Amino acid sequence: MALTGVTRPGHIQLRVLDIEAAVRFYRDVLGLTETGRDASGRVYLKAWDERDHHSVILRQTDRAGMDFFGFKVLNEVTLNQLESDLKAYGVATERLPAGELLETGERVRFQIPTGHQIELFATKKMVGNGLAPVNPKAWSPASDRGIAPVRLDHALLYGPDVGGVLKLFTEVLGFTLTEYVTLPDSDEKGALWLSCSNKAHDIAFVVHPEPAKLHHVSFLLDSWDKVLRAADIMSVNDIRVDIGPTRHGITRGGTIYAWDPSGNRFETFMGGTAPYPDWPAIHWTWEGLGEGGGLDVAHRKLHETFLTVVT
Ligand code: M3P
Ligand code: FE
Repeated sequence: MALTGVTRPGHIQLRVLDIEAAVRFYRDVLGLTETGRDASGRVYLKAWDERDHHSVILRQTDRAGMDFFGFKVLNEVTLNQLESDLKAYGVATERLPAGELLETGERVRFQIPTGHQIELFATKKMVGNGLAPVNPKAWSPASDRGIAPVRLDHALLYGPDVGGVLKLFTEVLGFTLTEYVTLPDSDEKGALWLSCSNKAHDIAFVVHPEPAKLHHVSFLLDSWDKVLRAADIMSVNDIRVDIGPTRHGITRGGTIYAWDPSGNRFETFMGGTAPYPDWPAIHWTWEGLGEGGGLDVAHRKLHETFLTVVT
């Protein structure tokens, strides 16, 4: 399938406990570029090679986690079509006006069966990546500040009814299931990796009793070298690391999980498979997730924090 419909993750709004501490982390340590602040005090940032105005929005409040995750769709016709498809499927949708997020057009927001707020939008100001449109150089100074990910890549979300999410994302939003984990002694899917592109995943879910939880937001790096450099930068800046550097068996990405100053987990990763929509989904058993190296190829165990620490 050519990239039509839902094309990519566009933004995540994160709740942080101290906005200036969060900005110091996301801008100076992770190395995103600050692109704006709005009247309500939210801070907007982008990864260096993204073209759109922002991909991360920080909002200060007293509880960490994710407010919403937004996907960019091809154009306004697609946005209207997906809105009516969602309604026909029985999902209540809400329109947020253009400008409610800086430099962003109208958004269609809805709640999914895991309790998360997901939104679709077609328009956001393109500010470019700082390189010339003709004969660009290979990198810019913004590509070398802090960990300096290329882009926001995906999020892993926790909540109940991942079966309902699977149906909604595959039957209405056009996603493909790329990999999944079945629960112990069961055929029931307890974790899903879903793609709207030929990335290993654009969003993923793990079943969890509490709704609307964030497991991690993930940023792409170019190379394993840069993942190891990210580990050094985390250490120098006293960032708490959860898992890695190692490789996930699921998606095969080289990874580090760590926590931002508010306790939101983030991932810096590289590589991973590039599945096509006609590839059968890869099945992992519960044992495969742990001892089979699904989560951690090198250590072959189900780290306790993987199932218990979310925001
Ligand atoms: C990912 C991710 C796991 C594999 C994960 C792969 C959790 O890129 O979403 O973290 O087993
Ligand atoms: Fe991830």
